[in-house]
Amino acid sequence: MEITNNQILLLGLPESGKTSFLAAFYHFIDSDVEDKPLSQARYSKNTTYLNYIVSKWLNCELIGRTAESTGASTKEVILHLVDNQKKIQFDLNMPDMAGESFVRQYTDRTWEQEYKVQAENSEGSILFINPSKVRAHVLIDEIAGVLQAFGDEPEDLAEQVDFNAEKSPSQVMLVDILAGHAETLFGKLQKIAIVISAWDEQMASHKSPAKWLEKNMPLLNQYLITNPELFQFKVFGISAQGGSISEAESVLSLRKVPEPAERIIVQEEDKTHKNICAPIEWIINEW
Ligand SMILES: Nc1nc2c(ncn2[C@@H]2O[C@H](COP(=O)(O)OP(=O)(O)OP(=O)(O)O)[C@@H](O)[C@H]2O)c(=O)[nH]1
Ligand SMILES: [Mg+2]
Repeated sequence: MEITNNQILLLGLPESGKTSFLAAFYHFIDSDVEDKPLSQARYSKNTTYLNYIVSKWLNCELIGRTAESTGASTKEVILHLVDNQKKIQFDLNMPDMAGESFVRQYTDRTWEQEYKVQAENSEGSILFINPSKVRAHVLIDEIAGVLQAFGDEPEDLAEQVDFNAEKSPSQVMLVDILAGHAETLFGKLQKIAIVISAWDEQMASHKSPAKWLEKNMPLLNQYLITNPELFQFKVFGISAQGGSISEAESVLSLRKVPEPAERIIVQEEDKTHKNICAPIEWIINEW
């Protein structure tokens, strides 16, 4: 058995679903689900933290924002895994970072040292987007319509507001963050698995996760498509929880699922399944 050490960056603005994914993934690899592609070879030294987030996930309780609940901007997560098909053992370094670190990269143009090192050494990233937490953008066409309505006096348009970087549309922040990564990697090709999280809330109204991205984050989608030398990407829709944990009825039905790993919903193109390892497998299949 070959043993290698690899890193994946969990990337995403605050409340984008990173920790929920990690909790569901950690439960999944240790569950009795048949045909799981990855299992745990031996316990991680970060088991205390992992057990904490998994216990919240199992009970359908809010895990809480990483920066607030842990008092740290990054929680180390190193997993010792086995690829059950290839029979390869490998370590996966996948720290749970608070969304604030990524916002700061955009607003203050600064990287925390640990984050920069992680970005430089990661073989790929999972970029999380939670549709209900996205700060919307305004299209040029829409502004043109408003300007036309006001004729030649756009100064009457609205009260002038100072620019506030934190209020930038989410997709503008994400494009800038990815561009920062491309720069720090000197243009080396990066694999980016885009995860549209809380997919349970979107799946009825969107044909596929890729269609969601195309419609709701056109700038990010076009940035990725037009830079194939920098990014290889694939879009997944994932519900780590399987439903809402803020509605009592939904919590009751989620708690009734005998094997909690069965709550998970993953959609790739038009296929749905339960294998939450999919984005990780997609990144590591060329290692
Ligand atoms: N409906 C639904 N909500 C979800 C799902 N996964 C996460 N959420 C909600 O999304 C919010 C953010 O989830 P987290 O996993 O804590 O997000 P995070 O990216 O770790 O956030 P930070 O630690 O603040 O950066 C929480 O309110 C979750 O309950 C899901 O599968 N379905
Ligand atoms: Mg978190």
